[in-house]
Amino acid sequence: MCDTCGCGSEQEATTGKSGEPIHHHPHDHPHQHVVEVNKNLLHDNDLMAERNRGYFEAKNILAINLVSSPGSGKTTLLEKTISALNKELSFYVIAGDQQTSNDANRIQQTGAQVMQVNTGTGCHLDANMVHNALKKLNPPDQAMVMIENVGNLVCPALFDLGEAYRMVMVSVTEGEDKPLKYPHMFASAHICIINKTDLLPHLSFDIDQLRENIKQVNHHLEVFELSTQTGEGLKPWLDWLEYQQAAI
Ligand SMILES: Nc1nc2c(ncn2[C@@H]2O[C@H](COP(=O)(O)OP(=O)(O)OP(=O)(O)O)[C@@H](O)[C@H]2O)c(=O)[nH]1
Ligand SMILES: [Mg+2]
Repeated sequence: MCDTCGCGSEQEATTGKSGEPIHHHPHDHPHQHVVEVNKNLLHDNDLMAERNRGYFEAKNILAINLVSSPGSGKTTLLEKTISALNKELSFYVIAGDQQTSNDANRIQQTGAQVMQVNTGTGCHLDANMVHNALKKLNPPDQAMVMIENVGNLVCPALFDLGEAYRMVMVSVTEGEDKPLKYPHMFASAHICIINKTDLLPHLSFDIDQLRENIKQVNHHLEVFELSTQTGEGLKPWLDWLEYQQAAI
């Protein structure tokens, strides 16, 4: 849990009259103080995000922030994308997770340079974490920097990392209503990948309804339908990436 949503495990504990501990949930208090702290946090993040953005622009680096619920297929997409394009493009990956280096280990197999960032109790990457990872990764001019955010459809929406594009992924096992329930993530993204389309024959899932809900929240979102597992529909996404890199 993070400081921003204020619902972390570090609840304020004080002692009551009879000596028993009382746990104050932050939301029991007037909200003003929390809101103030959050404003400052986000302001600091935005400043650092602008530094990252300037760094990317100066080096003609295309940076993409990949966000989704846990398990939608972000790492699988990266594995397939890098394997398909690593002759044309040079990939540098920052992988965010609360714990483990599992994703970094998987991505390393593709030959890409990768840095795992563990956020501990934090539920998103922030611009400072990306800034520190970039110092270590040191991507060259023209590189592709792919940032896999912590699997979470809520908090990462609030934190600009300095990326050029935010890609939100939703898989067909998650339900058509996700854009409506988590609108901030979809509203703040530029592209959307609907993943795991290979599973559609086994599900009662209305992909047109999902597209309709996406459009309702953000009609600018460019939408790709694909299966990272079978590779079906992957080509338009790969073409989009190459086009964006060439445009820089
Ligand atoms: N059927 C099917 N399974 C997929 C597809 N893409 C990914 N998966 C599976 O979904 C599971 C989660 O995939 P990951 O790529 O680890 O998902 P992630 O979004 O990186 O997960 P976190 O990093 O934990 O948030 C794995 O078992 C994948 O093999 C797909 O297109 N079709
Ligand atoms: Mg992953």
